[in-house]
Amino acid sequence: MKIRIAGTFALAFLVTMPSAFAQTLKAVKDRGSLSCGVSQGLPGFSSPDDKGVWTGLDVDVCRAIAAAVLDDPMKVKFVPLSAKDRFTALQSGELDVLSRNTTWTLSRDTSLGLNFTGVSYYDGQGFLVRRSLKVNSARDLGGASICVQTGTTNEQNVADYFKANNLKYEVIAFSTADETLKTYEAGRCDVFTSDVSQLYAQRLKLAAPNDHIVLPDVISKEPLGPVVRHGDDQWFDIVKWTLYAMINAEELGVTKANVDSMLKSPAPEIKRLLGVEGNLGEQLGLTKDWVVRIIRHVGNYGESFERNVGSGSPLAIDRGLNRLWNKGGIQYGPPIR
Ligand SMILES: N[C@@H](CCC(=O)N[C@@H](CS)C(=O)NCC(=O)O)C(=O)O
Repeated sequence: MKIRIAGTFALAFLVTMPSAFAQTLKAVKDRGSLSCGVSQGLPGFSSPDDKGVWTGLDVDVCRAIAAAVLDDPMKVKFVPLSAKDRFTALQSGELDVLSRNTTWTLSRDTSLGLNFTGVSYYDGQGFLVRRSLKVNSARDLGGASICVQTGTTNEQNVADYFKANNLKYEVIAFSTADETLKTYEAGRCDVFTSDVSQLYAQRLKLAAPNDHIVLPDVISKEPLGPVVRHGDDQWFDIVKWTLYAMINAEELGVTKANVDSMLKSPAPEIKRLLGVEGNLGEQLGLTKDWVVRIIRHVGNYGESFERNVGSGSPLAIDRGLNRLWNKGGIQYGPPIR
């Protein structure tokens, strides 16, 4: 009798286990909004305007998830977080997704109990210096004082780089991006180090951006992407495939402007992507037209890139590594089929 009860319990547990953990999609639908962790204001990636409306490449990932799940890109609650606080906010359940210039590393992906869902921006770490310092390369930075933010990969990389090159340096670390930048601007450190994209973004906040240059050296790999908690595979898939849908839409030439006419396209890949054929959206727990919603409301990856950080933005960052794989870059969306 005892054995039977134990057996029944084990079976019930097995049957209920997937749905017990797969709660995020339901929670987002019940709440009617997505909770998305972002930066405290990084132009091009995530920053609020004077009316409190957030825009940016990282913001678009959240708007795309809200479009796919709720058919409304504005149903997102943005939670601004420092580098130091971002992971606890995700672990505690306050966020459904963290989309905040966060580097995918092994330890974050394992011991922090998180899953990186893909790469929305391939970056690397660099150095911002005053033009008047007359430095052309990172190798000339021996003896420099360096402003960096705590709780970042940048703090670790700078130590590796200076050690490997046998250069002396002094680190001045802060817990918010604003403090780091202000201290650099006040001249209390010679160098500001961070992901190169951020150096371009933060430079725009300086009183005289042209007095500062980003050195050509890139000392690390910083693959940045959206992050979810361990334990909800369905949600992990939804966030992952939302990003890949945007990348695949760019590859197939599906844009915000033409998505409705593309519904009539005879191309099998476009039919599958837009849910005209098959039920891929339903396999994710969404609707057949999930990608139509994403592209209609937000656009494809290339559109988001150009609008926020590329040629259509004040940052004017070259697409570089973030070009599609068939255009000389490494952005690659696995097949939607
Ligand atoms: N990609 C790096 C660095 C991310 C990072 O957060 N950098 C600082 C550097 S300034 C930052 O806070 N940026 C934007 C913000 O919080 O407003 C990581 O994941 O550790």
